[in-house]
Amino acid sequence: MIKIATIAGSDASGGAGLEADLKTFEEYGIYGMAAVTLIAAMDSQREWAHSVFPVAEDVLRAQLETVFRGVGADAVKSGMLGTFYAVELAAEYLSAWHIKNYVLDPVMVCKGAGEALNPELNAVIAEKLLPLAELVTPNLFEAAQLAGMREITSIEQIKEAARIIAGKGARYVFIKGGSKLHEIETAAGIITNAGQAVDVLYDGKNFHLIENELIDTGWTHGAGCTVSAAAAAGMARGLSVYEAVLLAKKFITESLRGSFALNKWIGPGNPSGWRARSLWGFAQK
Ligand code: PXL
Repeated sequence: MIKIATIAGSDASGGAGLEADLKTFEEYGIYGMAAVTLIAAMDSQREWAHSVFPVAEDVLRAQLETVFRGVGADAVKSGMLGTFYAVELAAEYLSAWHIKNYVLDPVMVCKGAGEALNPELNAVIAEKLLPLAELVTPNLFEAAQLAGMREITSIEQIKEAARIIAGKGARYVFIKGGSKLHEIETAAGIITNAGQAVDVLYDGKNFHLIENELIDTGWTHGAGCTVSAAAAAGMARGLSVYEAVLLAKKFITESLRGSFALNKWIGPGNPSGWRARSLWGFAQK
C-alpha cells in the first residue's frame, strides 16, 4: 500500500487542515496518516474568528514516532505548524527518515482570519524546512514572506520570489493562484480570457505556466491544503513533481467545481465531488 502522512493542524470545521488532506489522500487511493500540530476552532458568535490550540511538544513527537518509525511514508506534506517546536520536530523527522517526497505548504494565514499567524515563525519555516522540500506551494503572500520581499505585484517579482525560494533549498516552487495572481497575469497579458486560471511552477531552471479553467466561487476554504495534499499524493504514487502538480491542479479545479457554503462565513471545495458527479451525475442536492 502506498502511504502518506500529513503534519498539520486540525480544522474543526472540516474544510481545511488535516481533514482536507485526508479526504484528498482518500481520493488518490492511498493510505493517509496525520500528526496533529494544533487544533483550530472557529467562533460563530464572533464572525468565525479562529482560535488555535497547539498540541504539546511531547504529544507531537509521539505522533511523529508512530508515523515515521512505526509505519513509514512514501510522501509527507506539512501544513499549519503553528509553533517553533513543531517546525523543529518536522525538520528533525523529515531529515532523520530521509523523506524525498516532502511537500511544504507554508501556511501563514487562514482565509477568513486575515492576519499573518506569526512572522518570526515564517523565517524559521524558511530556514529549516525549505532545504528539505522537494516542492513548496506558497500563495503570493507566502511567497513574498519566504523570499523576504515586501510584496509581490508583478510577473517579474513572482519570478524573483521563485528564484530566491529555490535558492533557499526547495527544488520546485509552485506559486498558487488566487485573485491577486489572476490580476497580475491579466495585466501582463498571460491571461487572455477571464475564465482562465494560470499557476506558476518553477523547477530551478524554467518557469512552467499551468493553465486550467477558473472556477468562479467565493467558497475556497481549504483549497491551498487540498492542492498541496494532492501534489504530495501524486508524488507518493510515483509521478514526477511536474506531473503531480498538473494533476493536483485538475483535482482542485474539480473540487472547487463542487464548492459550497458551510455557513455565511465559510465554504470549502469538495474533494470527492468529482466521484459523486461520476456516480450520481451531481455532487450535492
Ligand atoms: O487554510 C489554511 C488552514 C490550514 N490548516 C488549518 C486551518 C486553516 C484555515 O482555517 O484551520 C488547521
